[in-house]
Amino acid sequence: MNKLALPRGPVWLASDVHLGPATPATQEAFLGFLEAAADEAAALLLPGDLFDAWIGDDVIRAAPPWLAQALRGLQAAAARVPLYLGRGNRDFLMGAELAQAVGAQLLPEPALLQTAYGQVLLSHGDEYCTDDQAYQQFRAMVRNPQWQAEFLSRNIPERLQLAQQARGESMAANQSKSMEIMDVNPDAITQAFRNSGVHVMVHGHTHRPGRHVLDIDGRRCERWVLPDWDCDHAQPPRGGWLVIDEDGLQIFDLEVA
Ligand code: LP5
Ligand code: MN
Repeated sequence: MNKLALPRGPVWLASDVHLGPATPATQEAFLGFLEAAADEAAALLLPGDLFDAWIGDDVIRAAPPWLAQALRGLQAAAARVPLYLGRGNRDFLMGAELAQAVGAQLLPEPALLQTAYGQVLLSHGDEYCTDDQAYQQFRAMVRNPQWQAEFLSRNIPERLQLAQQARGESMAANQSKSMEIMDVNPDAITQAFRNSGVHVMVHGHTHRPGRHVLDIDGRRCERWVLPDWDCDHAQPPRGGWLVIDEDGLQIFDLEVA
């Protein structure tokens, strides 16, 4: 398991921000969050779906204005607090070029965080949605290095179009899936607790923030789920983050003016 030693002090985590050209209010809220994290956190971890769709790191070489602004915000934060980026199901193509450009490090999958509260297992969370067979097939396809090389060999407009098509098909498919199918599978979670030996796990992806207390082989375990962000189309606007310090874990809701 990939251990990640973190600096002493509060660890801040946020996922599923889904930044993109069509969500300026979410981006503004996230940029404010980055400043607050730089002021107060000892480390900032973003475990996946920071972007609505990431089609390859080469987009940063001629970044559109919304992306250039997001990158400046990440870079400014990373200059003040160690920043870690993890891949999600929409930005699994994030790589070394992006990380280096903003001064971040890529998170291992999963990561075993060494925090003031003990070891915490961190991942995006989509790998635990094993009942969603259509998604797991899609995941296996796009995580294949050969598929990725072929996709990245296409030009940017073509990749953007494919990403848009995939988002459309995903949204349509999700309408006919049950809430249970799109949530994590209890056996996959049990297995993750057993394999890692930890008592605490954090993930995002399901957009169902909360804390679940479980009994795993007589051990009291906690699964914490990060919230998603939407300050453009959701009413009321939503978003939030999680803090780990020596007292434990706590979810904070975004306060939108
Ligand atoms: O993302 P979200 O929360 O809406 O839904 C996810 C699962 N969907 C996905 C697909 C992504 O949203 C697509 C965007 C990726 C952009 C990256 C750029 C690379 C381009 C890739 C081009 C192929 O992850 C969804 C889960 C849900 O979480 C809950 O867990 O259910 O899974 C699906 O929707 C999978 C579908 O059931 C089947 C696959 C649809 C996509 C088909 C792609 C075909 C595109 C055309 C290629 C020629
Ligand atoms: Mn996700």
